Amino acid sequence: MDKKFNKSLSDADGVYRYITRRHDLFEQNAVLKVEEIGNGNMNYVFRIADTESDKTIILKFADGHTRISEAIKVSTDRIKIEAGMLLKQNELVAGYVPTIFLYDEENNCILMADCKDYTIMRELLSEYKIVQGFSEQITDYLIHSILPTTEFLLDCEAQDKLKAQFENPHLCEITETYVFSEPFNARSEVNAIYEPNKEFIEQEIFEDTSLLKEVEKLKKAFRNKKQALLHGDLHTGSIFADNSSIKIFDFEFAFYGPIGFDLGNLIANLIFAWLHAEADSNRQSFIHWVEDTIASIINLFRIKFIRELAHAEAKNKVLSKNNVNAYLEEVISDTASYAGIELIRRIVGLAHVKDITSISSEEKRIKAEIAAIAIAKQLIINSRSITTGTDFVQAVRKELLNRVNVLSHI
Ligand code: SR1
Ligand code: MG
Repeated sequence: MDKKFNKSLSDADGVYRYITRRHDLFEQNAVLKVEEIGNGNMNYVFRIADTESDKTIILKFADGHTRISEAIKVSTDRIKIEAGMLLKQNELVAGYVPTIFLYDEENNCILMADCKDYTIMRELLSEYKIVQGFSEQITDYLIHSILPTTEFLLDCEAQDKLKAQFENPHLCEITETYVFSEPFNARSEVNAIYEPNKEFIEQEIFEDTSLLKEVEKLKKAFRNKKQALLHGDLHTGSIFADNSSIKIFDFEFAFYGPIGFDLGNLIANLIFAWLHAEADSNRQSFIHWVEDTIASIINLFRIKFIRELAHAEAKNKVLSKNNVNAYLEEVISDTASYAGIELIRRIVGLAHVKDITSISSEEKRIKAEIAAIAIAKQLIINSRSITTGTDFVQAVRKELLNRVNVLSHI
């Protein structure tokens, strides 16, 4: 096949032509069917199926602009980052990520394994389906992908090399803009505020100068606190699950940053699943599962971090327990802050979550959004006193209770 395929891979027709010119992935005479299955903001994702066998593979294509808007230009370097990350993750946490078959640098695409027996976790949660053992598995994934890239287990030279490989300025800029800047900018032209909550958002976000100062600090730390190699966009839409196992995908935002950024995104998106369930009646057992899951993720992360470090100590420098504890306290408090940022940006900013937008009753959506913002502010302002899993759950419960009283007057 010629190196550069001069047809865009942004539609099924282009992908069909591309794949039928390659002879290394399917039988030569295979009858193939291509369908677009992705609905993300950034890239195009297609399933290619051999109609006569069960074989399917996924093609992911990164265009020079986002999928949701041609006006938002973005470097195609992101697909290189994603390919590099898939390889790295297959080294560190194989089984938790899809296998990559091919990275085609010329055509800005990746071909990888299809997780067709799995469902996107956000979809499962929105139907109140739980994922057995989720906190155990996700903390396993986090510890084994994050810890080996930290200063605890890598010497400076190796860390610098990895940092250089995963320098991801364009996508970090997207995060800075759509996560840390626009949602806190009263004059933004890209935010998508739910009209009935406009006044509340103006007062609680745009006019709260101490919140805005804190957000500025968090944005700086996002850029400068290079603790570990992270996923960079770890929400429940970046996790596949069946009822008992998970796979993490969508690594284009990977970067070296504060560990609490990944953990915080995850916790915030579990809080969205909780708020979605609050808007429905009789969902108490699901809500209990979410509460337990949030608390366990924080607690298990801390326990496993310490345990894995102790295992590694035999081979590495002896670490002071005080240092590790202080480091972890900071990670947990960053987690609270970044969870708050994610909660706000998904309500105020451009990219919303289905957990909230699918609430059809106007009154319930108003309440869910107000609760999300109130919880977020608690998490950001009181981040230093949030140190355990239970503290996260209490922060949510407290705001839900306050809001029930306040909102009963709406
Ligand atoms: C331009 S939209 C930006 C968001 O989409 C991705 O899914 C990331 O969450 C990013 O923040
Ligand atoms: Mg994504």
